[in-house]
Amino acid sequence: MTDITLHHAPQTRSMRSLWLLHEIDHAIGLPFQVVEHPFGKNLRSPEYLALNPAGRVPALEIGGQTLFETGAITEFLCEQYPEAGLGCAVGDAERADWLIWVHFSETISQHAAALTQQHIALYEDEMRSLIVMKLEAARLKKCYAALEARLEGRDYVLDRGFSAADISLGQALYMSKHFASTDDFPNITAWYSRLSERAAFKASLPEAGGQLLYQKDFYEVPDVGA
Ligand SMILES: N[C@@H](CCC(=O)N[C@@H](CS)C(=O)NCC(=O)O)C(=O)O
Repeated sequence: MTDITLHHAPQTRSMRSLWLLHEIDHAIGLPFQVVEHPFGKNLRSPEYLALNPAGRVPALEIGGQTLFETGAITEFLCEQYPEAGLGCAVGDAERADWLIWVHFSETISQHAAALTQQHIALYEDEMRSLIVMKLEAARLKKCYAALEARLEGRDYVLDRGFSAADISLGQALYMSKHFASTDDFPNITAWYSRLSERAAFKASLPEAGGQLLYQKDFYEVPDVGA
């Protein structure tokens, strides 16, 4: 048993915290354990709600505290383990950019989550809204344009190189790419391919043979003539 436990469901936002923990572990050595939860009603059990009161993943137990919200977990872990070099201290010239891009990941993730609900959680066609599906995918492309511009002339979102901001955004893209292609965004395509080569990224992917949230690589908006 270690002092750090991540509550995780594969292919969800908790992958962001899992990837960060693996990066810190690879950089400085940080034992942690993962409790995997199926993505479903069990997240509403009283036991789980004691960890995350909205019944969401992730939750992180660390040093007697329980944290939820990936942005808070990212900031906390980077402050707790500065030697891993993934954060940006108060007063650093790139601090504002680091915060912006760490948290911009949630602007992307909210669209990816809405599209996951539309395409996957709502299993009957009549429950779905084609307008919402198209609008959310278009809004993702607007987010991609913002990231594409930031990556112009850069390998990573900060000038100094790879940081937790890339992890946060890269995980958002891992989800959003199921609904909005990045093919028209060459900077994002090259950056994402760099990220996906990282050992810590690979270690945060679902185990082979496990239950998958995304059964397909890409979900087209259904063509029902609307
Ligand atoms: N803003 C939160 C969002 C957490 C969140 O909504 N996680 C989703 C998975 S991507 C979840 O647990 N959903 C379960 C549900 O809605 O029942 C964060 O960044 O931690």
